Amino acid sequence: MANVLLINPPQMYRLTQIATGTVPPIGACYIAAFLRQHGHNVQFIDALGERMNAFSKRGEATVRGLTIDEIIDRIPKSGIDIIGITNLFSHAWPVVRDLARRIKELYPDIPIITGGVNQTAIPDFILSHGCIDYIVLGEGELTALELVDRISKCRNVDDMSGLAFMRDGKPVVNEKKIKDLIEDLDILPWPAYDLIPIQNYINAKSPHGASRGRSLQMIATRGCPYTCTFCTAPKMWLPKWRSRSAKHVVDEMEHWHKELGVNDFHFEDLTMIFDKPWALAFCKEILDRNMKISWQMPNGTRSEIFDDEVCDVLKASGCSNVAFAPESGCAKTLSLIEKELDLNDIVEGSKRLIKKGFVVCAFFAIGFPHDTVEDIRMSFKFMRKMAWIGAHEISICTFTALPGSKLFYMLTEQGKIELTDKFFSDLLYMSDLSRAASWIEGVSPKKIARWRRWGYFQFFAISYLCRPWRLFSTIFNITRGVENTKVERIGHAKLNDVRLLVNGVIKSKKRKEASAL
Ligand code: B12
Ligand code: SF4
Repeated sequence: MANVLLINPPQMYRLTQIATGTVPPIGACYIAAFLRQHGHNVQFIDALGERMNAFSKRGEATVRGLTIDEIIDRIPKSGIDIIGITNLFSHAWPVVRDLARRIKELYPDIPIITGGVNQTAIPDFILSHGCIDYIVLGEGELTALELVDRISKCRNVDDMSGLAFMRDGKPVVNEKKIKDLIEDLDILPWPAYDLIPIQNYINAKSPHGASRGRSLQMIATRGCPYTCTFCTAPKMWLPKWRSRSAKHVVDEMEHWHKELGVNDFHFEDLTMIFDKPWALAFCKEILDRNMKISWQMPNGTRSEIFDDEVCDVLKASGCSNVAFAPESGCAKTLSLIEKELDLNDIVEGSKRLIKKGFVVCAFFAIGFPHDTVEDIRMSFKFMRKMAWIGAHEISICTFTALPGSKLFYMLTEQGKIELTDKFFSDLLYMSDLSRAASWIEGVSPKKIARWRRWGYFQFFAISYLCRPWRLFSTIFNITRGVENTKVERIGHAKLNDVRLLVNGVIKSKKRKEASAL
């Protein structure tokens, strides 16, 4: 038995960024639950969850949660055998690195293990810093368990698949293979939310989708069979879609409903509605149990199987919001990014959903390195079409070379990427309304940022001109704190940010005045 301490680092974001939210560290909670199920003792420091309303600055970014010093203070001085740090986001790498360095200085004998998308994407670069001992690549549970078992029995780990580490001054990366993935996802226990301040997340009401009640994030399926060039999923999860059984997923929903009063489930899967028999079985399971809940897919899903039968059963089971990811309206771009989708499926699926009363969102990305002005114009045309047919909202990201994606490796090979702290923090421009990065030769970042704003303007102008009542209900909902759409969630969250900021300024002014007296 080993004593393992897991750490979720603080959140990094920019105030002008729109895709933020306070979401629990699902992956690390899966690791905690799995290790615990197999006899290990697990403790958790959740830097975001423990101090959601504490903000500090790091360069241009805002850091939300415990500072590195506060995390260090919370590490027990003795009795810890292994420390694990989760690192999903590449933009958070500089903080994870600084944290790992501090821990290594103070506790040089405790092995530090990490996992997450960023760690899986660039393991040799990460290991070269010398502060992290082992990286669990891709899906974490089986590898983490074997690693902890072997470390605690002082056994050699060199032959372990899905693990990266240093040997003789050189990084060794034993890639994970499809055969190493968990075959039956029902073996996984529910994430160990009892180890983190889960109520803080639920009460913060700042999830990924619209907050329609007491919301909680879940994962029903893992992986995606597609291999889009801008996406990190193929490297992280390997191109294979797997699902938990419908019963296992709905058992978990019932568990959180009883335990935490959750009544709004946000599935953060890569593509949840992909296999028709599974989708029908999942909805039937909810219906058979007569659960009074809502659920949504804020992270988006493929659109191929959204026929009338699927849409009807989704609606009946409480699904309220669906997001599709056309990414582009240009056939050439879609082919270059290997998206393999038919825009017609998006249009027809959206029309069906809108008619049946769902809230529909479409995700776009502009500024791929091969994009031309004409390609982007075609995307704008498709955005206008989505507004015309009645889609409720869109999200426009500017292309970002996310570590783990094929385009990231391609641009690195071309010598266009240098892994500096600035590169990592600039990744936050992806959804930052104030600025962008440009990967298109001859096009300035300012122009890309302007294009994004122009895209949003066209979509919402058409949407609200065609359906003016939506504008009034959006304003009304934001001011009353009611959320049916992501726009309402973001509006509401930004109002909250301003309130917290103003409160902070008033408090510090009062403190200064008091100390001056
Ligand atoms: C939920 C989510 C969010 C949430 C926040 C999540 C969180 N906990 O903080 C919200 C909505 C806020 C969000 C926002 C953004 N997100 Co996001 N998000 C996700 C999403 C959909 C799910 C993450 C998840 O829970 N996965 C499920 C769990 C089970 O997997 P996992 O976390 O990877 O964990 C497994 C392994 O990694 C490993 N593991 C993880 N931790 C550890 C630790 C140890 C010690 C070990 C051994 C193993 C281990 O084991 C786990 C179990 O197998 C992923 C895509 C995806 N489906 O994974 C994108 C993803 C993480 N997001 C991404 C991005 C880019 C963003 C944004 C920048 C987007 C934007 N438009 O601006 C913002 C940034 C927000 C911010 N400022 O921090 C990228 C990150 C890529 C990268 N290289 O950085 C991802 C991968 C999606 C993508 N496009 O490729 N996101
Ligand atoms: S973008 Fe979507 S469809 Fe493409 S690989 Fe990623 S998860 Fe799959």
